[in-house]
Amino acid sequence: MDRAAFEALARRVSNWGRWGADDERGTTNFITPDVVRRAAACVRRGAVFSLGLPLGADGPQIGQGGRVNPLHVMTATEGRLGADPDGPRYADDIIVMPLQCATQWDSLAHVHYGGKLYNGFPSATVTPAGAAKNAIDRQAAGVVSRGVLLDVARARGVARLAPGTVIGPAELEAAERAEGVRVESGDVLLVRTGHLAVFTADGDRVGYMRRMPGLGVACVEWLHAREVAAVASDTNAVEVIPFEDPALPLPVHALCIRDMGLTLGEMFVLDALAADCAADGVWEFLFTAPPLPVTGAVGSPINPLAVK
Ligand code: UVW
Repeated sequence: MDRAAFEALARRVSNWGRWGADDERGTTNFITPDVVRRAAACVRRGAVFSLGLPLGADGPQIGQGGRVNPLHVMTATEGRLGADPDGPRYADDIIVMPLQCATQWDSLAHVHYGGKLYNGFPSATVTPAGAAKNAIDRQAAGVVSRGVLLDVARARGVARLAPGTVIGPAELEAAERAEGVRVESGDVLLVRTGHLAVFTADGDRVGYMRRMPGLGVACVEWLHAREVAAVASDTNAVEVIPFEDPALPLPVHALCIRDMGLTLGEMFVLDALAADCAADGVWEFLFTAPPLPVTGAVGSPINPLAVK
């Protein structure tokens, strides 16, 4: 795709101004009270699935781009306030971690180009002090909606998609047909590729982080047309790496985050949920993954929950 085609696509999927000139939430605006009520109605059995990776020193990071695994330090193990040696004791701790080192949301300040963030805010509003616009805390009212899992690996009849496999709209729709579900306005879309097993089963962090299956650029218009509120996957980038066009890095990030105002969720743990959905034939659920409201942050760790 040349630059002119990319820019034409960016204009077609742009949501700038759609929810007002001051909007910093983007497509989570599709999550209306009606959407939340419909999501709540997806809870039938009370089965809860955690979709977050453990936050520990043995996480997936390999130091790329300054991202390391969490450093967790105890600051007290036998703390006490009074003089009574038999009185209550407390434990306390600190965690130091890149906000995007494990299961996480990208904020709408995470990626920009042409000097502009989502909704036209100057990229210079992101400074060493943080993001003055589109920071993750703008999503603090929560990301709670109907979740829909499209298991693209399963629809293709494989345990995992090979790194570099491009997922297009046809694959998303094949998974919809196989599962008997349709992604609708305000849904959070979870795309399973099976690639997380490269880290969790094979123990190959470099293989997990450097090359992956994922969404191709053609999915961007599909996500826009379906009015998806957020999209997440079990990979580190949601989009395919190596990129379809080596001269155009991070195209899905650029178009989704900067033009559509669509946040991306990465490194979601989807296998147990997928197995349950395959067993009961129900691929929709109540989904909730509020970010930590870190002031000015460009991403947030999360422990997403799917409730069926
Ligand atoms: C980059 O690699 C820039 O971002 P992400 O972690 O969202 O894939």
